[in-house]
Amino acid sequence: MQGKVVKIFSNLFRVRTREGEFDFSCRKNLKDGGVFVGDEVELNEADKVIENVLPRKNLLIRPPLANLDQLIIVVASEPVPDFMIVDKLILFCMINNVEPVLCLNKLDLDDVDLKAYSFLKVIKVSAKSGQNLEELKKLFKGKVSAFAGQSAVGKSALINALVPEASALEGELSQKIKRGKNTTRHAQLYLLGPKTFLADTAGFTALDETLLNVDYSRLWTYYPDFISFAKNCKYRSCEHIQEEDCGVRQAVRESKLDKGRYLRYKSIMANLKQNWRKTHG
Ligand SMILES: Nc1nc2c(ncn2[C@@H]2O[C@H](COP(=O)(O)OP(=O)(O)OP(=O)(O)O)[C@@H](O)[C@H]2O)c(=O)[nH]1
Ligand SMILES: [Mg+2]
Ligand SMILES: [Zn+2]
Repeated sequence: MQGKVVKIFSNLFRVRTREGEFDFSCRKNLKDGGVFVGDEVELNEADKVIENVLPRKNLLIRPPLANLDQLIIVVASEPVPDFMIVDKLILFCMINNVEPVLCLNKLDLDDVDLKAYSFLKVIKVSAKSGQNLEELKKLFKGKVSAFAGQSAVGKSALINALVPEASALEGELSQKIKRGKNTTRHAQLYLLGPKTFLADTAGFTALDETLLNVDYSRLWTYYPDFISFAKNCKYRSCEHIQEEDCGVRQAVRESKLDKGRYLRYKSIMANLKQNWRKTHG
């Protein structure tokens, strides 16, 4: 029998199988951080132990979570979007093989121009009026999803509107945050439907850490909107910063590529190079 780990207590693992949720321990060789929430596991039902962890699609550090399929990146007209956060979250997704979805909330208040992100799935909703929430729900089907984004964009409001038992979830979350334990806490998965889970996480706090580990010469490969223009670069090793005959820079000049996205790329690149110099002398 197989199942999915949905919650971890100190040495017990709650596993969702076809038949429900049950608690298991795990084989000694899997102890010490060998099993994570989100893991697909093979079970020995007679002994009530996890025998094996199946290969993972990805493994995030903070929150510790395996096999995340998509990240719903929430923005709103209020608070004014910080697109650097959006771009870093998209990068985080590309690095970890997670699909980013851009979700504008508070459509009842105002729209936001998201043309720069037309290379992504974009959905516009209102947690308050309920507009397009059914469409958002459809995106969850058969996947493990999580919400991310600036404070006050309405992530909790969306979770509450989408998940019937969310008020319980939120109560637990806010208590943990009050106690200041949100950084080390394990994530937890809530079942929304068949093979459909929502990860309750207190936030993606390892963002900068993840980005600093990127080889700067490969940064642009995590920009899906740059890739087709990079084919026109003169140099194969082009970093798209100041090289001549650069297809990416030309696309920005011709407004085929969003200038804000490009300027933020340059800024992230500068940080990566600065960090590289610091660590490599
Ligand atoms: N008008 C309007 N207000 C909304 C909507 N969704 C959320 N809000 C309001 O926006 C504020 C922030 O919402 P939250 O759900 O707490 O935001 P959050 O993203 O969870 O914020 P953090 O937990 O701090 O990260 C609250 O006052 C909500 O009532 C919406 O669709 N329309
Ligand atoms: Mg919240
Ligand atoms: Zn280039």
